[in-house]
Amino acid sequence: MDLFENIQPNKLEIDKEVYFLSGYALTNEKALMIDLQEILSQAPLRRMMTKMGFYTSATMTNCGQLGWISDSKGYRYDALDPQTLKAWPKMPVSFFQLAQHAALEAGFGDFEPDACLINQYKVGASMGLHLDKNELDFTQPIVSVSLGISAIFQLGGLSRSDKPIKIPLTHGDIVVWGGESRLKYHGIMPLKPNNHAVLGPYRYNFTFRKAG
Ligand code: MD3
Ligand code: FE
Repeated sequence: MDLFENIQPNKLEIDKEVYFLSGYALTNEKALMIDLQEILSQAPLRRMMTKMGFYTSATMTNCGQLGWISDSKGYRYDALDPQTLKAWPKMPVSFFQLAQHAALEAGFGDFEPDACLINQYKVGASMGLHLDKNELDFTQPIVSVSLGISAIFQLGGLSRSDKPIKIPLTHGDIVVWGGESRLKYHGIMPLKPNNHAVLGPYRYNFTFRKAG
């Protein structure tokens, strides 16, 4: 009988170079939530239109040097918020350091994120299976931070037809996606009704990238 068999390791490799850091963002929870409110006041959440003419189910904004945007011309990164015509809010030190520490924990020692996409999901919102391939350097990992109500994340394979695995993501969880997993299909299932004591009936996801 192994005395430690019921203790959850705080770092789990759930797929090739996909590292799950359970509750890792809770160490700096207060600062993250205060800095989030400040970003949202400067660069409001909005739906983005896709090239196909559909609006995203999640609302989005960005902080950092570059922001991910989508409109009728397609997806890209831009230094300016098309809605305010101002630069995106600076990436808060609390965000940057958390992303760097999480990447280091997963073995990526030189992660310098220049973009942080903030997605807000209300109950019922979802994100269909897709690839993230607008970044210039695929050797850089992606770090994602989940806050608020839980969601089921779907991780597929390199081809759209690969059957996805389901991973529950809850308040404070961080996932680092590196190597070939960086280019796998992924998505978020429709959120179930729930409420977070501080953030309300919403899930926030911060996706840190080296985009430029
Ligand atoms: C796995 N967002 O914004 S974050 C996205 O929870 C996006 O809001 C989801 O997918 C969300 O593009 C998932 C985690 C994530 C981000 C990028 C990935 C997982 C990834 C790229 C490759 C594989
Ligand atoms: Fe994605």
